[in-house]
Amino acid sequence: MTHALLVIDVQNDFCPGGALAVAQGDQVVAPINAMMDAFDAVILTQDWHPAGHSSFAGTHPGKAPFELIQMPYGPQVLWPDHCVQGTKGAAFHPDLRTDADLIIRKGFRSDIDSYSAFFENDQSTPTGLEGYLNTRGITQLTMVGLATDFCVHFSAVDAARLGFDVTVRTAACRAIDLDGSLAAAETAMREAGVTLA
Ligand code: VGL
Ligand code: ZN
Repeated sequence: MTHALLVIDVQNDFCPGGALAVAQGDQVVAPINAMMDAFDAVILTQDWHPAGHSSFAGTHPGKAPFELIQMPYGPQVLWPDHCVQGTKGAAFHPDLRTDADLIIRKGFRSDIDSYSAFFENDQSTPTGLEGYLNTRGITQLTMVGLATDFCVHFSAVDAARLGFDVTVRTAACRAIDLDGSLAAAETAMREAGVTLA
C-alpha cells in the first residue's frame, strides 16, 4: 500500500492578506508540515491562473466577485482575481515545506477553471495526476489544504470516484463557506465514500 499526502493550494492568496483569503488559512501550514514525513509521497497542488482568467470577476465587466455565471461547461463562481502565474499571491505560503515529490499546477487554461487536482471544471479534461499516482502505485490519499469546500472537495470526490482510498483531514483544512458550501461539500464527500477525519 503506497500512501500519498496531497496538499491542496496552500498559497499566499488563500491566506490572510491574500486576494481570496480563507479565514485562518495560514493555520493549516504547521499541521501539514508536521504530517509530511509519515507518507510515502508528498504532492503539492498550485492554483496557477493566467492574468485575465475566465474565473476572475475582473474579466467580466459589470460582474462582482462571488456572482455565478454560466460557462459552456456549467455554472462558475466568479472569484476575486487570484493566484496569477508568477505573482507573490500564487507562491506557496512561505512557511510551507516544499520538499515534495511533485508540484501539480491547475487552472492554467484561460477559458476553464480547475478546482479538482484530477479534472478541470468540465469534469473531463485531465490534469495528469491520476496517471502519476497509478504509475507510482499510490492507492491511498490523504488530503489537506485550502479550501475545504472547493479544491479539497472536488479533488477528494474525483479521487474517490477514480477508485483511490481517500481521507480528508479536516483539522488541516479551512473553508471559504459561500452560502452553505461547506456543509454541501461535506455531504458530497461522504456520499462519494471519502473519509472525513
Ligand atoms: C480555489 C476558488 C478558486 C481553491 C481555487 O483552492 O479552493 N477556490 N480557485
Ligand atoms: Zn483559482
